[in-house]
Amino acid sequence: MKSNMLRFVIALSLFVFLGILNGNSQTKISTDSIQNKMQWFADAKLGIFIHWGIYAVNGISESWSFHNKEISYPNYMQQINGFTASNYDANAWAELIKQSGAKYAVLTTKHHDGVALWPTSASKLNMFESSPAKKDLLAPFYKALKSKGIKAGTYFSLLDWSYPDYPGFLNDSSRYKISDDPQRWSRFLTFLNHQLSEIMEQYKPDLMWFDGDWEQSADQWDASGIRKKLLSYNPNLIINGRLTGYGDYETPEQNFPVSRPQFKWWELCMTTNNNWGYQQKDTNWKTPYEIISIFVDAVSNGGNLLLDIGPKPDGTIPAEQINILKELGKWNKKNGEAIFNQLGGIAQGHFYGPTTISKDSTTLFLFLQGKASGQIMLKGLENKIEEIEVLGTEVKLPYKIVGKISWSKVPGLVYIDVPENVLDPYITVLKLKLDKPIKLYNGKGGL
Ligand code: H79
Repeated sequence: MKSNMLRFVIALSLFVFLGILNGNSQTKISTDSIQNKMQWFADAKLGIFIHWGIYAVNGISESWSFHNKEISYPNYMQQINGFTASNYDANAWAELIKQSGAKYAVLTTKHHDGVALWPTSASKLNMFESSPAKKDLLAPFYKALKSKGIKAGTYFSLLDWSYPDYPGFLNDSSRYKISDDPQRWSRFLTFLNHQLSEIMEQYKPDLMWFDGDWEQSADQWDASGIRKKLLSYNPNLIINGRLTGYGDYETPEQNFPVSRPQFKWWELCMTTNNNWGYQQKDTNWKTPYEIISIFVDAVSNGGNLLLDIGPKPDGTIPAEQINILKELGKWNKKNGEAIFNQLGGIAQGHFYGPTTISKDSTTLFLFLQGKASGQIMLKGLENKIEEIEVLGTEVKLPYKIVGKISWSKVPGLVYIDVPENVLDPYITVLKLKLDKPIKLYNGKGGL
């Protein structure tokens, strides 16, 4: 009797103990695992977005041109006959991406027009079956990326204006209402899930970049089901924010944040001219300086930049975009220490420009925009500076502390003399080694 009781007590306490352990470790595993799986993304800072589709044939806007009735649907679709991919060199693409310094790439596998770049068995509307390219365009690219250590991302439009069971079509018409025909909608969901399974099984992406979620609700998409299913193929898959609330990070498009976004992970996606896909008539190129300064701005605010290129229908990349990527690469090679694997910088007000900081917060990087030389000022730094180096050079710079009052806790101003002859052609970076983790005074002065 006694030993039975003892056994019961032991069993009960073991049960409670394991329960607690299990409960704790479960929550820990789930938060840890998202943190872990996001680490490469947080460190990556730069990705290259690629919009490649039949819209490059006429050089018109991707999918939106027929949706907004600038061209008829049949004429839009005709473009598929001009999509040759005859000069497509996946290795050269991956090499250019590598040279730019980017750590990941995201390719449009299917835009809102429903044309798939891979030979999907779910629809004839794919480049293998319906275009003169007659190739799987996805496989060689992912292979090339992976061989160079670049993470592979899949852009995938949830909405598909071409699929007969999808409700949306032109901007003023739709095929049916989901509430009137839920079975038809479930046929679309079967199709969508089939395509997603193909991608996960055959191409094994590291990142899924959804678009077009806004046309339906999370319930209608079964967004939680999609997320679960994708993660069952690859628990480390990163999903962007366009899955009606079921993604891992925020995805602002084209518009630049002014104050620092309060998201743990975010990525600005941006074009190099005014359009995502190739459009010969669009010559409004951003300059390398503009792109580098936008890149630095995003990173200093804790985000990434996903910079878009739009190859031609034969697979060649426009010369201007090659130039931008190469210039970006040169700059990264010299200054990348201040960008990759670092953290977004210090609060605004201490330095009139972007900054980043090392993970142990003992190194502060200052980015000098617009060829700034002369005396650069830093406010409220309580640390002692051990050394200031111009990144990518051997040059060390002197500095001066101005206005330090011996009895006050307010730090003096740091003035760093930056001579013109050390300036980078784009953005110069100063690396400040501090005596210990950074401490900043951000008060209002006074006594
Ligand atoms: O692939 C590129 C674009 O074609 C696609 N995303 C990038 C990466 C894109 N274009 N526009 N948008 C996404 C934004 C959509 C804007 C919208 Fe609306 C505003 C959707 C809902 C409100 C205006 C009103 C367009 C549809 C309804």
